[in-house]
Amino acid sequence: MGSPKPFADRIFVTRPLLPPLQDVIRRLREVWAAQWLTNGGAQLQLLEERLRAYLKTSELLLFNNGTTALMAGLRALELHDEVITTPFTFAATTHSLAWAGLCPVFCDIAPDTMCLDAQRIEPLITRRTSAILAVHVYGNLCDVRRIQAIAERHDLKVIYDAAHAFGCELDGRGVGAFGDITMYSFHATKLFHTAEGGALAFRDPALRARIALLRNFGIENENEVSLPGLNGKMNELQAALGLAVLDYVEDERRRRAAVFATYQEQLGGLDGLTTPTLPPEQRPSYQYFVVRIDPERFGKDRDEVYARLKQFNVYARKYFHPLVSEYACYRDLTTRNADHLPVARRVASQVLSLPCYGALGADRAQGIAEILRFIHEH
Ligand code: T4K
Repeated sequence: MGSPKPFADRIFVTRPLLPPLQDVIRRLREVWAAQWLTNGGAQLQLLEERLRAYLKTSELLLFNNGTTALMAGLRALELHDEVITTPFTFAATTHSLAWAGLCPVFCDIAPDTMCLDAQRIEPLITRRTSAILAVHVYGNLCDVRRIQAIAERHDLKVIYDAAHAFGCELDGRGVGAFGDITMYSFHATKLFHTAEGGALAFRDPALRARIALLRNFGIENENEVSLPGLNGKMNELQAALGLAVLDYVEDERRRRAAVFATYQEQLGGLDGLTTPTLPPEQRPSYQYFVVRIDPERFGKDRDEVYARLKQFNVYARKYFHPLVSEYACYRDLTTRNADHLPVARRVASQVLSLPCYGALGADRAQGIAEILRFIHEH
């Protein structure tokens, strides 16, 4: 086979879901008419209501991004000292712990889901442990039942970072049904987005008032401020965009499912390259299509494949390399030691997120798969 042609334009790992501009303008007209731009407006309230239904959660509060949401969630649970977490994630997960004055304790990940390995949590629990912060990485769900059992045995809180898990369900239940608090990110690169945005989902209505205070400077009323809260409020322009985007999420899911199917079909049998598995009891998010490259069997390592793809104008990403435990700012933590995280280290050296978004289309996904097969052979 001759060399495939490079794409004429750069193909990025993702592109945001952009609803028809008229839909956004219609919403913005409402914002203009109300002369209300932020601080709990009508667009925000409507989006919260719609998302509660979509995500099947009884409680949900919107934030201006996923990171502030997570910071507020950690404060709301009044945690102390150590939190067991994964090193295989985006910087924001661990940084939120640091901002809350908590010490991350890194635990290795499971080789199949690439989420926190529930079997390795218990040996890390000490008298100083107050919670588990796990990530549904790429929308692969953590072993939520085993994590819940551990938390109950040791009286720990559980927080899930579901930045990649919009609309994911396990046996028909929204992921927000597990753990004490679940954080969603609505960044432009996510399946559902508000340009920048995020949310906390939770079940205990008693948490609602505290989280709402933490989101709004701790202001109780004009005369009272009870907590050192953040400014975590989502504004009306973000919420208006979100309402327009939400109308197209199902369509986007269908288009991404077609991209997934094309990749699976074209890359499935390639020696040394592992494609994602979608367990039948889970509703997927189609957030990222991540392959793993075994350098021995594939004949090239991940970094070479990443660089060769760029020559074809395909901008894949190494989510998540390096591990957070390798960041300079965490070098003093004892659990950053690489010997203690062998699976995470191996996985971080093998993963590659291929372009995956609705507008990519099955044809271009097929073209990318052909390039990968060519790289494999040459
Ligand atoms: N927890 C986890 C597990 C997360 O993955 C994230 C965020 C968070 C917490 C924090 O949530 P937020 O506070 O962000 O709500 C991106 C995103 O900025 C970040 O939200 C996301 N995870 C992370 C995995 O990816 P970068 O540095 O890779 O983004 P960037 O700008 O390189 O964008 C990637 C590609 O997307 C670009 O090459 C082109 C395309 N793109 C991007 C934007 C922003 C567009 O086509 N249009 C756009 O508007 O971090």
